[in-house]
Amino acid sequence: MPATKHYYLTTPIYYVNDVPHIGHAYTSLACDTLARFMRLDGYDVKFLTGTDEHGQKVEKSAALAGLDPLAFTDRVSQNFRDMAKAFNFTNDDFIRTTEPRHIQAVQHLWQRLVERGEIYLGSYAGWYAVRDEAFYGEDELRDGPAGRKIAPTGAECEWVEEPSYFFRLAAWRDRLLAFYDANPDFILPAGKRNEVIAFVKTGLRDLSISRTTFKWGIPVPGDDAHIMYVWLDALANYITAVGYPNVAPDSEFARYWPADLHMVGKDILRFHAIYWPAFLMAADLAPPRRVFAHGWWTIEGQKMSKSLGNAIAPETLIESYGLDQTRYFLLREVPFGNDGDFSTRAVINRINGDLANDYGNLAQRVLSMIHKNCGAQVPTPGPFTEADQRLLAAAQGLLATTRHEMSLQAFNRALEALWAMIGDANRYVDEQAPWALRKTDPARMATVLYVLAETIRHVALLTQPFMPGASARLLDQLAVPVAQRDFTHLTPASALVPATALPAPQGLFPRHIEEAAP
Ligand code: ME8
Repeated sequence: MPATKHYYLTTPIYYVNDVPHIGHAYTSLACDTLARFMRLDGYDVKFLTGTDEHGQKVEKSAALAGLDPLAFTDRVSQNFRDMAKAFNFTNDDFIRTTEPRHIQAVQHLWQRLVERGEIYLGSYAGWYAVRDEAFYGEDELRDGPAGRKIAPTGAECEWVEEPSYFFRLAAWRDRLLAFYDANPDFILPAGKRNEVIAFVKTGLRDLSISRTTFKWGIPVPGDDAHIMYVWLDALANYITAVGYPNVAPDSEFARYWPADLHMVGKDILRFHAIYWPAFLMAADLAPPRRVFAHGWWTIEGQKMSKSLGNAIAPETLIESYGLDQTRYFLLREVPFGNDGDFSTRAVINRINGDLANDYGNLAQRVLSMIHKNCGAQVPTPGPFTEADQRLLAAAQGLLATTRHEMSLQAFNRALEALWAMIGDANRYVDEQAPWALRKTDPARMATVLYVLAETIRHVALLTQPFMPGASARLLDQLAVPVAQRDFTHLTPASALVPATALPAPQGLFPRHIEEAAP
C-alpha cells in the first residue's frame, strides 16, 4: 500500500567555503535519524540536503584557492556528498544552488515578489559581514581593533554602499507575529522562539536583496547589473527541490510543501524564522511547519575554528569510534537544542557504558544463553508471570514514547526511553537468573529468555534510525525477516516465533580500549 502520509525535512545547505566538520555532520545526522524514523513509521519521506554555492564568501574562497568559482564549488560540494556517504545518510536529493533547476526557481520567485509589489529599487548604505553573509544595523555592532566594526557573531563588518533591490520586510512584522502566535510550534526550542519574537517585536527594516559589487550569484531578472542576495537564493532551495514553480495539484510541490521541518543551527535561525516565512507569505506560498534551531558544538571546551585548527573531520570520528557509535554519541550526549562539548572522554564513556555494558551486554548474554541452552532456536515460552507481562508491556509502550519524543526532535529523550527499557531488561535478567533456572526449571528458563528476546526485538527495531548497522545485525541474530522491521511490527502479532532457528550470536559493541597517553 503506498504511503499517504508525507514528511519533508531539510538540512541547511552548507557553504562550500569550507570542508565539512562535525557541526555539519550533526545537523545532517539529526535529519537522517528522523527521516529513517518516519519512514519506518509509515511516512513517505523526502529528506533534502545540499550546498549553498553563491555569494561573496564563496567567491573569495575560490579566489584564494586560485580557482574559478564553479570549479571550486564542484570540488568542495563533493566533500559534502562524501560526508553523507560516510555517515550512511539517506537523503533523497542533494541540491546545489548552481543547478539550472534552482536558478530558474529563484528567478520565478523573484518575479512573483515583484508582481506582488514586495520588491522595490533603492540604494543600500550600511554594514555587511561577509562571513555571515548578513546586513547589520549600526546599533548592533561593537568597536573592534583598528576602528573595525564587529557583528554580534564576532564577524568583521565592512561598509557597503550600492544600488540595491529591497524586500518590504518591515511591512511583515505584524503578520509574522500573528503567524508565530497561531503556530506555537513553528520555532523550537521554545527559548529560541521567544528570542525571535522579541527581535521581531522591536521592528524590522526592509531587507536589501541584491548586490552589484561582485558577480557570483543569480542574476536579477531584467536587471543584469544586480545579483540576488545569497540568502534569498539559498532559502529558496527548499522549494526548488520539490519542483517549484510547478505547484499543480499533482506536483511534487503539492505533495511535500509546506516542509514539515527545516533543521538548522542556532546561528541561522533568524534567516529561517523571519526572512523565509516572510518571503513565502509575500509570494502567497505557505510557510514551513517548523524550524528547529539546535545548539552549538565546541571541541574539548573550545570553539571550532580554522585558526585553532581544531575542527574535527567527521570521517576521523567514524574511523576512531565506528559509525554507529559516533551517531549514538552525537544524539545522546547533549539534550537536542542545547550546546554541547565534544570530548574524547565523553565518547569513550558512552561507548563503554551505554553501548558495550548496557545494550551490547544485554543482547550478548541473552542470545548466548539461548544459543547454548535452547538449541539455537527462539525458545518456546510457557505462561507469563506478572514480571514477564510488565516487561513486555513496557516494550510495547516504547513506540508511543519514542514517537512523541521524535515529533519534538527530542532525540536524546527518545534514546533515554530506550535505555530505560534496556536497564529494566538487564535488571530482569539479574532477578530471574535464567542461568540458575537451567537446572531447576528449564521451562521457566525458556519463558524468561523468550520474554527477553522479544523485548530486545522491540528495542532493536527502535534503535534502527539511530544505529542502522548494529540494529540490523542484532535483528539478524534474532532472525527477524527484513520485511518485518518497520514499526507496524512493534506488536505482539509480530512477536518472535518459537522454534525459529537463530544464527550464532556475535558481539555488537566492542569496548573502546583507550590508547596509552603519549
Ligand atoms: O549557514 N555546531 O551554511 P554553513 C553545530 N549556507 N552545528 C554546526 C556547527 C557547530 N559548531 N558549525 C556548523 C550556512 N554547524 C548557510 C545555510 S540554508 C538555506 C543556508 C551546522 O556552512 C549548523 O547546522 O555555515 C549551522 O546552522 C550550519 O552548519 C551552518 O552551515
